[in-house]
Amino acid sequence: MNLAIVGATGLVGRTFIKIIEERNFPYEDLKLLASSRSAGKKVTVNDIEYMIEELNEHSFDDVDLALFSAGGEISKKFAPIAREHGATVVDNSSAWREDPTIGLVIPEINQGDASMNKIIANPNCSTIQSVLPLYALQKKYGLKQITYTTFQAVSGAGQRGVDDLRRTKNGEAPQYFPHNISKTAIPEIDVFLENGYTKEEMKMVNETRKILHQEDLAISATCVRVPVENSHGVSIQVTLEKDFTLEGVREAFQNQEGLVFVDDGPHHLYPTSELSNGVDDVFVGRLRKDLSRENSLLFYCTGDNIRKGAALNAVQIAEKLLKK
Ligand code: 11C
Repeated sequence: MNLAIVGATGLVGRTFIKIIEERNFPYEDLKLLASSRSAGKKVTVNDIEYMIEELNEHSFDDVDLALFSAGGEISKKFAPIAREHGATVVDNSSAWREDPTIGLVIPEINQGDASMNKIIANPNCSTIQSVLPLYALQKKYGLKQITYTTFQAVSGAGQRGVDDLRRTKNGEAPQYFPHNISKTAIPEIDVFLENGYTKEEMKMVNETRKILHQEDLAISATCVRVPVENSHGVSIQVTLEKDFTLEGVREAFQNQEGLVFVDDGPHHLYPTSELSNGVDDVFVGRLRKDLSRENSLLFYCTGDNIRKGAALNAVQIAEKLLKK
């Protein structure tokens, strides 16, 4: 199995490499692809040194599996080329997520959708960590309505986001975010749309519905960038179809693959970005009834947006495809 990583020098690309090493992901040949800026650089993977190659139309001639994380424009152009050459593509960008012929996959939830097309879309990071606990509730109680409020780390914006936090902490002016991220949370992620929501907020709405196969689910979202280097937090209010007990919800979370339930307020134990940073699981806690609505509950989750929110989820999709 010949593997290619497209965008190998970016934050997610470098994490692809780390995860492939950690999990002994099987491959015979490895190709590391990036833009002309990075071509020629050397990177060591599993003790072998590779030269970064410039991505072009012939890059996929002998590739079986390609993991893409080089932005939507590159994916739109090169994922179909890879597919034409016989490769399966797992794409981390938003380019294909809304295409009804393409599966949008979280392996613990809907791996079956990966067989729809040889291009498979990896969801947005804040969606992945939110939908995992919601899936546990959907199976047991059914879902009626969701409100998301996110607290998203700067690494979600890639290396330029991480650099801007460091820069502004050192007293320099911001170069990427529209405000000084070291001094304020910023309620703007991705571009503003005509309906007043940002694209990131609408990604959470549309992707949740697609992954959970529930097109009628009522959802709204507010997405906020916070001065945290890595690991997003999401506060979730959800109305369920059936009656629930907090004990029953706790059990549903504890039984869900990919989740760790941490909820001991008096001992200051609950999900934090520090807890989930560098970890594969999503943490969930601060569970309580919503006092303002029938059949509604509140909880908070954190997850490493570069691992489960991006590179790990893509590698897990690929692992399951290989097993099959
Ligand atoms: C952020 N969630 O934190 C975004 C990054 O659609 O894959 C991921 C964008 C995407 O800025």
